[in-house]
Parts: sequence; structure tokens; C-alpha cells
Amino acid sequence: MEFTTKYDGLVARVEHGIDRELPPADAAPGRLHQAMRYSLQAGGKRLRPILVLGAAELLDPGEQIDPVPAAVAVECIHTYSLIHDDLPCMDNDDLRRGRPTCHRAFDEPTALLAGDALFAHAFLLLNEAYASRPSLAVGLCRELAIAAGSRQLVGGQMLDLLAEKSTGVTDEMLHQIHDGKTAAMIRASLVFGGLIGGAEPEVIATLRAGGTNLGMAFQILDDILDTTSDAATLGKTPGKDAKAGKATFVTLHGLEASRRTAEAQSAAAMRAFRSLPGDTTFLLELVHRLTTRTH
Ligand code: GRG
Repeated sequence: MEFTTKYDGLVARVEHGIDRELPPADAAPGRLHQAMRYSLQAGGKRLRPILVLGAAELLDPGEQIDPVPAAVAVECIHTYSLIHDDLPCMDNDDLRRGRPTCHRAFDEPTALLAGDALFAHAFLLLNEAYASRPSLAVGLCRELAIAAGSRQLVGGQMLDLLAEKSTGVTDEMLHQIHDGKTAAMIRASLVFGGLIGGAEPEVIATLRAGGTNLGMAFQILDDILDTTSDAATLGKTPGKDAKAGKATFVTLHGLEASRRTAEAQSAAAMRAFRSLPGDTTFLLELVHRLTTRTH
């Protein structure tokens, strides 16, 4: 099947899953549920949920286990992190996924609470959707709690805030920040697919390693696009990091070296994914497109 047809089909499954798995907009408190839906249903690439579905498909878990709730759970965490990152106390951004940010469309307290509620909802979803397979539910909750927690996603954000105030950000510090902020959720999404597909530990390890490489390549490209693209193309405010004096791959190493590192990380991700069982064509093409994207 052609790549875009397959990708669009997976996006449709994710969008349908989001609509089905989120509390209805008119459930009390309506304003909170509307804000959660506003941000989660604003589009976006749906990269992380697609990685869950793509990796699960490789391992062919059969009809009995539906990977969609797990895919929605990772998107809940990702979207919560974007809502909180956009708040005035963090990045103070007005535009996200081509629309006003959650606190602009609603207000700051509502956006804060919508993020909190999405965080909790992710774990409820995993708990309920995989209740008939307790060890899978526990494994998914553990994987997500680690990826979203103080040593990875939230930890990466903390290090990023601390780095803003520091003048001597090193390459190692930058790697740690991006491993937490970006690679953690990409890695967890691939591992989710592996766990759902009942993969052997060495396959999970390959998904984890390839996910780390893909996460790094994705972030370096994000830094590159932040300096070379515009708001209409990106759907968010470009150039903010450089303006805020933040260290990025580009400010630390320059455009050319950043491009080379992104290519090396992307090649490493492809090497890892090529060794996986099943038909890896879609996953490899996804890596290629993500790491050569222009927006
Ligand atoms: C507030 C705990 C907390 C964490 C915030 C997500 C984040 C961490 C910060 C946003 C800024 C940033 C550069 C994050 C790195 C991850 C990243 C590139 C997010 C954007 O992901 P995309 O491009 O977004 O997949 P869409 O909208 O397509 O889902």
C-alpha cells in the first residue's frame, strides 16, 4: 500500500480513537472536557500514536488486542506536555498546531487543568482497555510513567529551563534535555507497540534503541526547521528558542553539522528497525520522511 494512504488510514484510526476514548465535551465539567478535546483534536502529525500502531502491526498481535487505546494514551501525554509547555510560566506561546494555544482559547487555569486531566486520563485508558491482560496493562503503565516522569519528559523540561539560565550548555547536557523532552515519548511509543505485540525482550531493546535515534534525529531537525522555517509552515512560532538565547543543536554546532548528525541518527534508527521482524517498509519510510521533512 502507498505510504500516504497507509499513514492517513492510521491517522483516521487514531482520530476516531481519540473521539471515542475521551470524556464527551458535554460531560461535567464541560469547560474542562472541551479544553482537553480542543487541544487533542487540533490535529498534529500524530507521530507517537502512529509509531504505537506501526510497531504493533510488525509483531502482528492479532485481533484480540486493540492497540488504539494505547496510541491514544501516548497522544494524551504528548498533548498535555504541549499545553503546559505553551503556558506563560514556560514558553508563553500563542500558537500550537496552527491554532491559538489552549490557554489563549480558554484561560490559563483551564489549560493547566486540561493538561493535568489528560495526564491522568492516559493511565486510566491503559488500565481499562487492557484490564483483561493485567501484565500488559502494568507493563504499559510502567513504561509510560517512566517516559513521562521526572527522569525523562518532565525531567528534560526541568533541565531545559535550568539550561536557559546557564551560559555553558554542553553537547552532553543538550542530549540529556532532548532525550527527555523528545526521545522519551517516541521511544515509549515504539516500545508500546512491542509490548502489545508480545515481542521478545531483544526486540523491545531494538525498538528502544531505534526510538532513541529517531527521537534525536527528529529533535535536531526540529531545531533546524526552527531557524529556517516560518509560522505558517510550522503551525507554531518559529525562532523562539534562538531569540530566547536557548542552546539548540544549531546554536551549538551550526546548521551543517546539525544536518549531518540528524542524518547519522536517522541512519542508526533505520539500521535498528530493519532488523525487526515483519514488514518494516512503512516504519522505514516513516523514519525517512520524518527526518527529511520541511515542516
Ligand atoms: C511541560 C512536562 C512538559 C514537557 C514539555 C513537549 C515539550 C516538553 C516541549 C515542547 C517544545 C519541544 C521542542 C518539544 C520537543 C518535542 C517536540 C518536537 C514536540 C512537538 O512534537 P510534534 O512535532 O508535534 O510531533 P505535533 O503537534 O505534530 O504532535
